[in-house]
Amino acid sequence: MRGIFITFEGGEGAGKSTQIRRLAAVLESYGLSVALTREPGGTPLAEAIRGLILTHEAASEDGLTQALLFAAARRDHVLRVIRPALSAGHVVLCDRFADSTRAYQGGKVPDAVLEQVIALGADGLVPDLTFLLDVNPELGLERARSRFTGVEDTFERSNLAFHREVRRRFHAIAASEPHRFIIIDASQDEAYVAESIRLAVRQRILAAPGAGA
Ligand code: Z5A
Repeated sequence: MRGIFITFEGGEGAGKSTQIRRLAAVLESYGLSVALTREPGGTPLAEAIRGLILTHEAASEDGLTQALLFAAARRDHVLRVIRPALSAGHVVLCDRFADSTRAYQGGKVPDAVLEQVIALGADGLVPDLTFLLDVNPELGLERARSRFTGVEDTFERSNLAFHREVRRRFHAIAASEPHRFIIIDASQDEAYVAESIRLAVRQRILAAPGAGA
């Protein structure tokens, strides 16, 4: 049986990393085999590209250059990690995927070009389910800064208007694919958000015919 591909999207500090770890623990307690991964990253090459994009002082401001780099990282990740894990029947939980390219690089690149770049990078792979952890950027940035490591990455340096635009884009993407997206109010406390996600996975994925759990 093919596995299940679930992605987590949202702005900075929305709680994606926190919630993805909690969901992995819940699914493992159901006896499922879980592969937890992230973007950009997930393979040595993709992690190296992550370093170039997020921490390199010469990181490009050009949207198409960024989209191509994220797509190159994603292609390696999909071919080496995600597709093999799905073929082995695992539940793959990924912290960000192609919708982040739409939200962050969209508007800087014509839509048709961006979709071509995304299709190549993702090798045509589309998540079965995507959680949009929605939080206003003020709160998200405050949370992210509360665990500040001393160095801001390329996107953390962006202004509030940019983060608001990213949030608007995520909502538009979710509205265009309502069957795939579940929007979660991520301003709620951590345990409440985790329970909303657990219930949604049970209803939308695990209860589906042939899901086997
Ligand atoms: N990017 C892109 O432009 N194009 C692309 O195609 C892709 C990515 C794939 C990756 O950065 C950057 O790359 C990202 C978009 C861009 N930049 N931005 N912005 P990253 O992976 O380093 O950063 P991130 O994805 O934004 O992760 P994050 O800042 O770590 O956020 P998070 O994972 O959503 O949050 P968290 O680490 O789980 O929680 C943050 C803090 O809040 C932490 O102290 C938690 O304990 C706390 N927290 C979590 N949940 C709660 C609740 N419910 N209440 C209170 N406090 C909470």
